[in-house]
Amino acid sequence: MGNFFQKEAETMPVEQIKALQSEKLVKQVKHAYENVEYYRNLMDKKGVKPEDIKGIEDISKLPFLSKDDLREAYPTGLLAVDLKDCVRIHSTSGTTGKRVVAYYTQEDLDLWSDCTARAIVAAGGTDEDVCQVCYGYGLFTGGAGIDNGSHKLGCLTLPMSSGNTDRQIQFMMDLKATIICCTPSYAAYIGETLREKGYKPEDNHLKAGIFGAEAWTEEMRRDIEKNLGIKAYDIYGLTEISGPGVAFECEEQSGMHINEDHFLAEIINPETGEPLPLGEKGELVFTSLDKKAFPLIRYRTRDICVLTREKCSCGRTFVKMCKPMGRSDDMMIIKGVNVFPSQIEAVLLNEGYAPNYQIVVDRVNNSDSLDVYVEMHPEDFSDKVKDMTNKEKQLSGAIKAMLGIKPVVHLVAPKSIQRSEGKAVRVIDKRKRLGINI
Ligand code: DLL
Repeated sequence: MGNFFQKEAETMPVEQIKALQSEKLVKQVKHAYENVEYYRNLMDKKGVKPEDIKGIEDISKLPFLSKDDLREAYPTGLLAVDLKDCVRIHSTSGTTGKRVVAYYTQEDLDLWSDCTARAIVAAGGTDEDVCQVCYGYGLFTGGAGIDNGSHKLGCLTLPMSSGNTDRQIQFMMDLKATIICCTPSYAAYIGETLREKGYKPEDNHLKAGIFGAEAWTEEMRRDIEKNLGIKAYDIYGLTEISGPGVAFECEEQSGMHINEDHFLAEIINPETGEPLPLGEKGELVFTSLDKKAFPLIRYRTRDICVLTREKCSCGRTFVKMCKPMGRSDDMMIIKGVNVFPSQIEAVLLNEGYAPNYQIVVDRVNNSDSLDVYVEMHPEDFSDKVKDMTNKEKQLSGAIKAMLGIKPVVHLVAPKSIQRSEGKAVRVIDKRKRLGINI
């Protein structure tokens, strides 16, 4: 049994969770219907009224919301309270189309801080910890979200934001940081820089890391744990639904507990929209049950996931989500085969390479091509062409065994692939410039 930030909520019997969710859903649907014209129109179009929703069993009567709806309603079309009652916005990092802007009342921020505080406690944090937050601060939810939770718990909070890795390391060492929070790709980079500066894993004071905001594999977790000498915990969230802390890992490190008293999760078939039972793979859909300013109902995340409700040794009763298996829009179709970058990452790390790689997809002579650029460890780098060619062939074979299609592997010199301080860009799909529908 672990520690809890809000034990009563986190260990609530499942029947009680469902009753609470039902009660909140009825209120939230009414709140959205009465205050958000855009959502009222969607419900009217589907022929459903707030009175038709008596509990969570009625959820599938409600329309979905998608990222396109959020863009269409930009900037205030989904706001459910007066703008003067909002105290904060955050926004997605989307590079195409209009950004999505999410609004928060003070109460929304307070509940969100509870969620991230729960995550820090589940990772072993207490008010005696020094929590180094190196997620970006600003419009991105990572920095502010974890910072609020760290404050609420009473940790000494180091609001570092991302980047300036030398300064991160100096503060980490001098102020004896015990918990580090950043994207997993940045954690890998910090680990690499520490090693280059001559530090061993036992030289730092860190005990845990809370990493999320991008997909990462179990292989990557082991790598980071070894290099930093810590336990690495996953944390999930998205701007539209608040930010980090929608779900978090506990000491079991086997999937993330969804904060079910605040968020209702569903898995649906991404093609038909049909709800799927626990244990089946599909698209994750969230309803925010408490948010006043931006009450999204049945928001389609595009994250592909499985939910399970097995007894967890930590004592939490909240349903668990597996690591998202990539976003449905991350999935590449190459020569007709579905490929997720995480599958390639798993092979690279299993074969002993560092997580510094880039995937380039293109169309050459009317056929898809897949090139994987992988950095070598300095000690494995060889100037003998034959050695390198053999290694490339071997790695290409290992990736083919995983995917069923053969990539061209390019082993490149140490440090030649750009490091990430936030969300890593792993894939360059050049087919997009050809206007190919991929
Ligand atoms: O990434 C919020 C966040 C900040 C989560 C810090 C965790 C830590 P967005 O920028 O809106 O919000 O991106 C949300 O990132 O739909 C997933 O596709 C992906 N994502 C977030 N956490 C994870 C994770 C933040 N632990 C999108 N594993 C989501 C895999 C994740 N993917």
